[in-house]
Amino acid sequence: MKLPARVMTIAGSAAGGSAGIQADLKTFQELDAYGMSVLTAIVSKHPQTKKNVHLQTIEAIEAQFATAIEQVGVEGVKIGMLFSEEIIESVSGLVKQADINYLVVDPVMVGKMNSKLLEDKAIHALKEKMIPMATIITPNVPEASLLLDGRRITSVGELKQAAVDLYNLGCQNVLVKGGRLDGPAIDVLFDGKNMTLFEAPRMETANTSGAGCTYSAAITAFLTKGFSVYESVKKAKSFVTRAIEYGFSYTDIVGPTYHAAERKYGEASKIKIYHVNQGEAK
Ligand code: PXL
Repeated sequence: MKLPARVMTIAGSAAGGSAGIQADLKTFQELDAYGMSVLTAIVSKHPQTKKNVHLQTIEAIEAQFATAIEQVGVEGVKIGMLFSEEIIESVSGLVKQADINYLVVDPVMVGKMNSKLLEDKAIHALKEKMIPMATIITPNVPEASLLLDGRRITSVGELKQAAVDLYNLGCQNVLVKGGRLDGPAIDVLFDGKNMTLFEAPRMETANTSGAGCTYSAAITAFLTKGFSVYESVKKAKSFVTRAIEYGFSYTDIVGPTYHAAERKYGEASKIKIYHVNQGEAK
């Protein structure tokens, strides 16, 4: 039997199960990758104290990483919530000395319910320590904007320019996700040479908690299974589009995307792909 690809998420726990580690592990399972996790923090608001971010110690983070490496081995890593400069330094050191084939960095900063996932003063560490090691980074519009010193991104043209400029932070590929702009959900992939746009129709749903986590986890799974960056993004876009289409909620609070949607209902059929000519990408 061919063993499944081995993937790890280094991220926060979203206790409600929609985002973070929970979304990542559900996604890995749907895509037949063997999932492992290193918890950096627990995100859940205490009813009385209101404390929302409960950080793990560096010792606990190192212990989890070492255990997974020793017991199983890790081929692909997805990075989500890191929160502090200290954690970024620890995790970047761990990843650097391990022999990892694919590193997907989702530069999460603020959650859908406004949870703070990265301290402002840690942005520079993410840029300097984590992003240059990445196979691909997957910022949304607000994250891309903060990584580019607060630049406004309001159109597909500005999305394309952001992809080119983010590439200069030293990663191998950039996927800037335009889901927060008006109109269809257009994401721009840039590898330093070629630019590709992936377009899905806008879904009428509020239940998109964890969509970004799911997307980057799916990219990690596909890369580690041996697909190219382009194929991995294409397949992950279909997976997350289906998950958003069938998102749901048990309460009146924003609910999760549905990770089983593609398995149950098949691939998304309405994704358009545009290859941008070289001259136009710049
Ligand atoms: O969706 C971003 C995200 C990532 N990681 C954790 C989260 C959230 C959103 O709430 O809680 C742990």
